[in-house]
Amino acid sequence: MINAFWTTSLAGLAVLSATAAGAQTPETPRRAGRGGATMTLQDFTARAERRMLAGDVDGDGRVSRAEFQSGGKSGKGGKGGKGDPARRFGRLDRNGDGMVDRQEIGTVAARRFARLDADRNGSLTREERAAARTAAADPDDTGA
Ligand SMILES: [Ca+2]
Ligand SMILES: [Ca+2]
Repeated sequence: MINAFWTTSLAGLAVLSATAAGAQTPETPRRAGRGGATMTLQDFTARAERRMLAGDVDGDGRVSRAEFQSGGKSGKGGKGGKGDPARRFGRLDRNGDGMVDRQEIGTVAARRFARLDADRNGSLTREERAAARTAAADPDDTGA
C-alpha cells in the first residue's frame, strides 16, 4: 500500500517535471534537421528583427518611418490593407516616436507568435505559419 502510494506520487512528480522542462526548453533537438519546420518564439523574433532591420539604412538599430517606407522588401507590393507601409509602421511604432526599435519589434512579434501558436505549445509549425499567411488581416504583421 505504502509502496503503491509512493510509486504513484513519484510517477506524478516525474510527469510534472517533464512537462515543466518541456515548456521551458526550446525545441532545438527536434527542430534540427527538419529545415526549420517549427519555430520557437526566439526564432520568430529574430527573423522579424532581421527583416525589419534590413531596412535600417543608417545602421542605428532602429527603422525610421522613411527607412521603413523605402525598404522595398518589407511590403507585399501593396497599397492599402495590411501591405500599406504607413499603416504597418504606425502599428509597429508603439510609442509613437517615429522609430521602430528592437523592443517594439519584439513586442509585436511576441504578440503575433502567441496568436499564431494555435495549440499553445510554444512553437509554430509550418501549418500554423501557413494559416497566418492566408488569414485576411493581421494587424501585427512584421513581415515575418
Ligand atoms: Ca518607437
Ligand atoms: Ca504550436
